[in-house]
This record gives sequence, C-alpha cells and structure tokens, in this order.
Amino acid sequence: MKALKKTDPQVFKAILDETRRENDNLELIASENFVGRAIIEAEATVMTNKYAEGYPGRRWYRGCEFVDIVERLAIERARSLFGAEHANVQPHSGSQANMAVYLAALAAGDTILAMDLRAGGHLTHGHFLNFSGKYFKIIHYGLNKETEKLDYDEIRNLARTHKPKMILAGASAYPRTIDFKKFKKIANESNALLMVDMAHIAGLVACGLHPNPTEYADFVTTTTHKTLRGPRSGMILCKKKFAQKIDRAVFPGIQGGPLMHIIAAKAVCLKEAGNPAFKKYQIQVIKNAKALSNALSKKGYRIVSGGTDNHLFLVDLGDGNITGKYAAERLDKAGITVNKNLIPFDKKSANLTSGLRLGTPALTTRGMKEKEMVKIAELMDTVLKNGKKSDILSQVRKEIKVLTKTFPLYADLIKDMEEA
Ligand code: DSN
Repeated sequence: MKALKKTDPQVFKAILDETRRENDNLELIASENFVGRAIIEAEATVMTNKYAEGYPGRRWYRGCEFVDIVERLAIERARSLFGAEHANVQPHSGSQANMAVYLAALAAGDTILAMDLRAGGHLTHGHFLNFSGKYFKIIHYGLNKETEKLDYDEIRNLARTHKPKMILAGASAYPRTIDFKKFKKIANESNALLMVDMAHIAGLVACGLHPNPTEYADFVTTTTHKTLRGPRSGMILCKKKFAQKIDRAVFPGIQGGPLMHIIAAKAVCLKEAGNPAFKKYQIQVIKNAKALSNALSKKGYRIVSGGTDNHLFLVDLGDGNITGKYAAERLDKAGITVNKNLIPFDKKSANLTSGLRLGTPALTTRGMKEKEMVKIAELMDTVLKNGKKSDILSQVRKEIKVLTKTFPLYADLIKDMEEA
C-alpha cells in the first residue's frame, strides 16, 4: 500500500479507516459479508486493464487469452455449483443482471408479477422509481397478513387475473424458505416465464441449505457478494434455450467491457463456495440467525413471521416512538451496524420504518457462534432501551471492542497499511 499512501494519502486514509471500522464494529447488515484475502488479491490485479467485450474465444479485442481463462473458469464453476445449463458472469451487479433478463425475455410494457419492496422485494422488482417500474407493467404480491409469509394462493390468483409474461420470485428481506416448485407450478398454469432473484440466499443454495431455483426457473439472477461472499458483482444462470438471448442482453445490450479483475475474483469465490468449509460456514450462518432472533425474542422483541429459516430476520420495533431509523442510528453509535427496514404492513414510511433487518453472514465469517449471538442480543437490547444515555452507549462500545478483538478481522491488511 506504499504507492497508494504516497500518491493519494486521503484515499489511503479513508481505506485504512474503513478497514478499521469493519474490524471494530459488529456488522449485522444482512446483505454484507467480508471477503477473504484471495478475493481481494484477485480484484487488485492488472486484469482491470483489459478490454474484453464479447465472450471467451469471441472477443472484439486482441490479447484476451488470459482473461478468457478466468471467465471460462467462472462460467464452468457457476454452472457446476448451481447445476445450471448456462451462466453469464459479466453483469456488474444484481441490478444489471435483472435488467439483462428483462431485456432478454420481455418487451417494454409487458407485465411482471413480483414481490413488493414494502413486503421484502427489491427495487428492481418493479419499484415505480426504478427502470423496472418505469418500463414494465408491474403487479405486486405481498405477504399473508396472519403468517407474514408468502401466500401462494394469492400469487396464483394474481397470476390468473393479470396473466403476467413473467413471474419473479426472490427477495431482499424475507426470512423464510421460498418454495420455487410452487412458483414454477403457478408460472406453468398461467403460461408465464419464471425468474428467480436469489441474491440474498445464493450461498445457502450453493450448499444445499435452501432449495435450488435453477431446477425450476427459466432465469436465475444473483449478486456474488452477499451470502456467496465474493466480489461486489452479479451473475445470471439460465436454461440453454435462453443462453444466446441472455448473452446478447448483457453485451452489447446493457454493458460494454466486462470487469475482468472482478470476474477473476468471481471465479475464486465460486471455487471457494464448492469447498466443504463453505458449507460448514453456511450452516453456522443459519444457526447464528436462529440464535440471535431467539435471544431477541426472549428479550421481548417481536420477530416477523416468528423466526427465520435463512441468514436474516426482521425485528418489529412496534408502533411506538422507536422507529427503525432511530434504532439503527443508536446502534451505530454503539458499534452495531444494521439497517432500518419496513416490516410487512408497516404503517410508517420507508424513511422511518418500524423495523430492523438483521443478518449473520458477516459475523459468522469472523468466527462468531451462538454464544456471541446471545451476547449481541443483550448489547442490542441495552442500546435500544438506553439509546440516549451516552455513558451506557460507551460501556456497550467497550464490550464490543472486547468481542471484536477476540474475533479479529483483516488484521494483516491493517498491519500492512499501518506499516506502509
Ligand atoms: N441492497 C441490497 C440489500 O441490502 O438487500 C439489495 O440489493
């Protein structure tokens, strides 16, 4: 890091401070994780220099023989990990992966039946401010009011009524197993294509800890940086009959040159995800999510839908004065990083919210287990009950320092930077 420090001390300092922040805080944002050194090393390479528009063996530029190797590895590993007929590893993000599927499968104005953001869906699943909501007719499904779970009968009824060209399953804030087989049945009955956005659960799917959508869906999209613990990026899996359409939709449809250094890191991530150690990690992610939600529930917090089957859950803070926004700010002050989140049928605005979304992929990467989750629930409860008392927040901060010191993160990177 000597060159960076010399050339741009401001950026160097911000990166060092961010590395320390990640080490010093308890990261509970469900969509975040901590990549390993091999991913960082692959990202920070000269493959960033190479233009490689096109696909392996069919590029517009010369000199692609080595970037072709990493893209082929990433494609083969993605196909084998998820049992997919075709993989496109070029999307820069999950949003772009979703956009490419829409471009490949739909025409402007076609109808998509997808989960409402307010119920746990994603912006690119048809929010009115997003391209998906602007260019397509969106019908949203939500959750059952009693169970706060997906209501497959309601989804079937909506599909019968609106005859969507495509049904989209997948969510950013849904703590329960998604029944892709049921979705496929509904899609077949209404002659719709089925797309699954598995961004949040891809790591669990890779290890057989959540049903695999690739078996049922025509298109599966994902990010690679959440439970999958790879570089910040996206990916599309699809049936062979859609391969050409998908590849054309990504390039030249919506992207130019792929980010070859990130594709190299994606190849590494997909290799790591095939290792037995990765399955052990994902099993612990789920155990930790259950342990943390149980511990909070014992302290009197209502957990949406009564618990979790995956890596995340939602806490209902009730309809009093404590909003998700306030709670997230207070927790942040004490060193616990979370995000405010709407809960199903939330009466508060998306800016305030009545809930928090908590996830355990990042803390599990640090090696924390059930015992630490119980401790973290205690610390969270203390902060939420004493949010305005700075002495109590400082005491919690101190306890978090002890915890984070016991499970150090990026110690080698911090040392390298401090010595640069
Ligand atoms: N922003 C991501 C999340 O937090 O779930 C989804 O893209």
